[in-house]
Parts: sequence; C-alpha cells; structure tokens
Amino acid sequence: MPKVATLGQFIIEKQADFPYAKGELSRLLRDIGIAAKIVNREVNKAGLVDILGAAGQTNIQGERQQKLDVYANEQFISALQSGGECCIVASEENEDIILIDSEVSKSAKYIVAIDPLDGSSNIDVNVPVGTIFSIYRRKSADGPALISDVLQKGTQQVAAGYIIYGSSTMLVYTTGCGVNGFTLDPSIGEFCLSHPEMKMPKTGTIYSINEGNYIHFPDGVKQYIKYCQVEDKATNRPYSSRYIGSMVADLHRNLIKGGIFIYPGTASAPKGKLRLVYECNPLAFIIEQAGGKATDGESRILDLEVIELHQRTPIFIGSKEMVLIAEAFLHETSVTL
Ligand code: AHM
Ligand code: MG
Repeated sequence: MPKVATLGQFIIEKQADFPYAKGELSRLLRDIGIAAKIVNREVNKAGLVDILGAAGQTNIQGERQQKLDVYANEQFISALQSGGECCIVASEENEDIILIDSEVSKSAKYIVAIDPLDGSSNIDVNVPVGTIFSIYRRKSADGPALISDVLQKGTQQVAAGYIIYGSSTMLVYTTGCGVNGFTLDPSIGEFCLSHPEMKMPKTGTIYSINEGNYIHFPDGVKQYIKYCQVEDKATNRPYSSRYIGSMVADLHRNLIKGGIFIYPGTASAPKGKLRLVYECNPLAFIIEQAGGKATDGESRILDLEVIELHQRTPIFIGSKEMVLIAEAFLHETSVTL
C-alpha cells in the first residue's frame, strides 16, 4: 500500500527547509490546518441553514446562528490565539490588527494575515469559497508587536497558503520551497498529500475576469480580452472564459490547468477590488513558487510597498507566458502574437 503523508507529518518532515524557528512555524501551520477543518465542517452545512435557522436566528439546539464569514474569522483567530506562536493577526474582516497579548504570545515571532472566507457571496449558492493566509516574521525586537510588523512586502512572507472548500476540501501551501497540496479525507479527518510539488503550466487556455465590468476596463485589458477571443490555432485561441467569483477557486483551477486571472483597476477604482495583504500577496507567493507570475500590470506584486492594512491592488496572475502577454497589451507595446 502506498504511504499516505498527512499534513502534520509532511510539515514535520519538511521543517528542516524552514529558514527560522522551525518548530514554531510547524505548529502555526498545524493550527491553521485544524481551524480549516472546523470551518470546513460548517461550510459543508451551509445549505442546512434554512432547516436549522438563518443567520442571526436561533437554531433548534438553541444556539445562535452566525454568518459563516464571521464564524470562520472567529475560528482562525481563536486557533492562532491559543496556539501561542503568533503575536498579531490581521484579518480582512477586522478594521484593525488584533494584538495577541497573552504572556506566551506577546513574544511570539510570527504575524498572520488572513482572509477567513473569501468569495463569501458564493456561500449561499453552494459554490466554492476559500481561506487565504500569509505568515511573516515579526520585525520589532521586543515589547508589543507593531503595525509595522504587518506592513511588510510580500517578499518577506515565510509561508502562505489557501484552503478551498470545493467538491473536495484542499489546503495548498508554500514555505518558499515549492507548493504542495493536501486533500481532506473526511473519513479520517486528515489533510493528505495529494498534489506534491505543484507546478503551474507555462501557458494555458483559460482567462478569468469579470467581463460584466468590461466597459470600465483600461484599454489594454479590453484589447487583451479581445486577443483571448480571437481564433488562432497555433496558440489554441479562442481561450475559454471561466470566472467563479471566488479568487481562490479561480486561481486553484488555473494553477492546475494553466490560465490567467485578472482583476484590473478602473477609472472609478484605480486600485481594483482585491486586497494586497490578505489576497494578492499570499496568492502571488504561491503562484510564483509554482512557476507562475503575478503583477499589478507594472510591478511584481510581491515587491509592492505595503502602506496600509486594507490596501487594494490591481492583479494579473497566473501562467507566466499569459501574464507577460497581458502586460504587453497594457504597455501598448507591439506584440507579435
Ligand atoms: P470578498 O473578500 O468580499 O469575498 O471579495 C473577494 C472576491 C474574490 O474572491 C473574487 O475574485 C472577487 O471578489 C469577485 O468580485 P466581483 O464580483 O467584483 O467580480
Ligand atoms: Mg476576500
């Protein structure tokens, strides 16, 4: 029988590759994995809410129902608080950073930024949603951790990952030595290594963008979309348009099959919609580690200065060759295609 590696075993085996505080990062990743299983259990029950009581009401056990994104936020924060390896949690759901002030945690070495339930508008309609996380080393030496500990460039991430709650639930993460994917086996309640050393195809035939906003897109993006739609046998065009509306799900598919995901800026929202700290930096780290590319149209996402916690950025992310061609359209350079 082939040996099955669980997430816990794999993390311990690979911790020799971690640059710093090995046991602590392992425990942090393990805590995130445990919270993911708890959130997965509730996401799977989302359709039962009509039977058990809608958000804000009381279910038949007399428990007050919560919105799932609020629930996911609480689960991850509580796992990170009790784990003791993390001194600050920054969550897309919270305006400010959450300082973990317990005796153990205030000297902890790690910062976690998290989008607890991304794509949450899809929960009610049984479409995949995700969790995105990003881990940094604390920079300040002692005393309470500071906001500047969170506002680090994406290049400073020591680990990043996502969980996709889909037809199966997967946890995909990197510590800067490639990308590995684990599928939750519900019969044993463990994430098992199912996608070792994930590599993104250099190119693909899928483009993912909310074309309903076409009228507002910059000219370069409009031209790139037209390019995707033109027939050309040599480059397998026209490409397929696939847009789930959960970035994790769109990127996960494109990571496996090859493709590009774009959320551009527009005149009214020059920085687009997606958040640098919670969404773009962690996903850019993973996609780069898998051989792909992520830019804001001008600069590498991971090199962007982080000025504020909830900063937004346009993003072009996916198979390297596709992102390069999209960028060429943005720069209006004549591309031989
Ligand atoms: P959220 O964090 O509020 O869920 O928003 C992020 C999501 C992404 O997962 C997704 O790609 C995007 O918003 C979809 O936005 P739009 O409906 O504007 O296309
Ligand atoms: Mg989000």
